Amino acid sequence: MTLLDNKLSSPQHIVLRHNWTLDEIKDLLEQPLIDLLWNAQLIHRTANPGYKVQLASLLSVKTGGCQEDCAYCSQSMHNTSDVTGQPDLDVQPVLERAKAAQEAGADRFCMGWAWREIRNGKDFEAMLAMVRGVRELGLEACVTAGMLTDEQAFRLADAGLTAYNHNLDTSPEHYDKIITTRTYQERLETLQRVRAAGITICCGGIIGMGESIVDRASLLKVLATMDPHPESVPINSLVAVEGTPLENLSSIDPLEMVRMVATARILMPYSRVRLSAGREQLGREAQILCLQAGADSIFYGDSLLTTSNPAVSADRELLAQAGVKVNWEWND
Ligand code: SAM
Ligand code: DTB
Ligand code: SF4
Repeated sequence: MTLLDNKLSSPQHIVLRHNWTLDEIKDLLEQPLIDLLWNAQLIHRTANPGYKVQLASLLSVKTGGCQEDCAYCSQSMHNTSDVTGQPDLDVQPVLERAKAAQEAGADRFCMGWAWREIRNGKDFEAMLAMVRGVRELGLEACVTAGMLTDEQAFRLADAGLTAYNHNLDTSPEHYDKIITTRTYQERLETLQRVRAAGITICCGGIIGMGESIVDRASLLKVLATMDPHPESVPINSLVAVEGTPLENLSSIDPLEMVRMVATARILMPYSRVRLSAGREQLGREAQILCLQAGADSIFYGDSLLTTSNPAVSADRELLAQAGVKVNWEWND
């Protein structure tokens, strides 16, 4: 693989590329694991020499009742698991949760709204106040709330928002089997609005939704040919939630997650590759392989949005066992 050999011979000179082809990416995903791990590590050790891992905590501010029909999601009103009955959170309790996450060691706080799109009004004003409050605490602030307008993106930027999360979820080719209520193109346009407002992009996807290796390569191609690359790339594995059309899909082989993370690291050397949903199914050794192969962030805290995440104490132990450096151990 000549392109990679280039990097292998001089890993200290990482060449950022935005012209990756589907075949190159598929070849990487399918490399003998031992070679893929080596190639990913060479890039990772060069781009992130201290193996610094960012801890990001997640909170669902508005849960359930979403108009979109995402087949994996517990919060879609099209799915019988639609999680309802929880009031939307107010500004103050959200900021208290952010403070608690910070005290537990997180340095990024991500807030989710189960909306198809942001609408102007008191809920949006509250979102802006939350962003300002999280930033005042000294944390990075990330919001995920569906589609938005140019003006809303600028207002979020003005409030100090660090990142907007909007995942592509899967390949353009597999997308229609997962979501029918909004298009891939709409997703891309939202990302462009976020970028134009000067907010960093958090964009990734999910594996384990019945997609092929070519689909995984195709999703990675869309991400890795963005210029600039998304600053943050969450890689989720499906949490098969009861009441969703994907409830009966079996879990992926943990090594598939390792391959996905390693390939994302090679393609997007300086992006934060976040090991996201599905860590409970991965086990300790596969998570450590992911950290070695290039994951430099995890969601940290006992819950994700509506499903559980490994306990904070277990994660602290895992990170110490892996020997990576977490936020409070970074000296720069
Ligand atoms: N409504 C917003 C949106 O879709 O952009 C924000 C919330 S949404 C829950 C954020 C992301 O979480 C989704 O795009 C998807 O990639 C991921 N996600 C949601 N449910 C999941 C599940 N059951 N398993 C794995 N990832 C999931
Ligand atoms: C992302 O890619 N994964 C996070 C975050 N971005 C918003 C959400 C995971 C949700 C997992 C399912 C749940 O808890 O409902
Ligand atoms: Fe709504 Fe987001 Fe869930 Fe899709 S993933 S149903 S847009 S909350």
